[in-house]
Amino acid sequence: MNDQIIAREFIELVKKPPIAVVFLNRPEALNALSVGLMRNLAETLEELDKDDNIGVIVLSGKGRAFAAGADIKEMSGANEDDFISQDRLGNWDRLRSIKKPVIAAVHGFALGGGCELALICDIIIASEDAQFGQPEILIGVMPGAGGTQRLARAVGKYRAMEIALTGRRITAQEAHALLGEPECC
Ligand code: DAK
Repeated sequence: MNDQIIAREFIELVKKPPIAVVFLNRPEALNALSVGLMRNLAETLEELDKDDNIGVIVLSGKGRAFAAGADIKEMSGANEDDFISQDRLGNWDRLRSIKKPVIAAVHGFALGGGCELALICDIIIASEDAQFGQPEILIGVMPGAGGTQRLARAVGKYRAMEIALTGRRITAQEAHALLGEPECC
């Protein structure tokens, strides 16, 4: 069967049963996670979760990043009411509820919400140029989509605190060393 390519506003979906590859597709903004992109992503993953021909979902980014985080430009114009009415955290809950395995294929930047998005996946495969980080503190906020908890679970409390409180980026090699080798290898 030929690959089926489906384009959404901010997502490109390639179906190659039993695999589906979902690309975040805002390369001009390093795939910053705008409300529109997050909605597109949640809808697409929910659809794939129900598709009997699909067994595994790979999540990747178009262009030179996996995702550079929440859309700072969009957020800077938003007030408390916008945050509630746009149900920003609701989209994250939808991603968290996907039952099929989701593999993050990370290259380039995975920062802020981008790092949290990788952490919400079941497996992370990182290319050598991948850079992870929670730089929210550099713009005066803390990670807001579960990153503090998931990162702490992945690398331990003290390293997670150091990453979140300094905002420094870590390379794929450092991330790999922090996580250790899988038990099977
Ligand atoms: N949002 C919007 N646009 C972004 C972006 C972002 N996060 N990151 C990059 N871009 C855009 C740039 O503005 C630029 O657009 P133009 O100026 O060309 O129109 C384009 O992508 C290319 O970026 P650069 O020209 O900056 O590319 P460089 O290679 O020089 O630098 C970079 C790449 C990733 C180091 C840099 O772009 C950067 O530092 N980006 C910001 C990374 C960041 O701070 N991420 C964390 C975002 S905050 C909450 C709590 C927290 C949060 C939300 C909710 N609650 C409690 C509810 C926040 C979460 C976050 O993720």
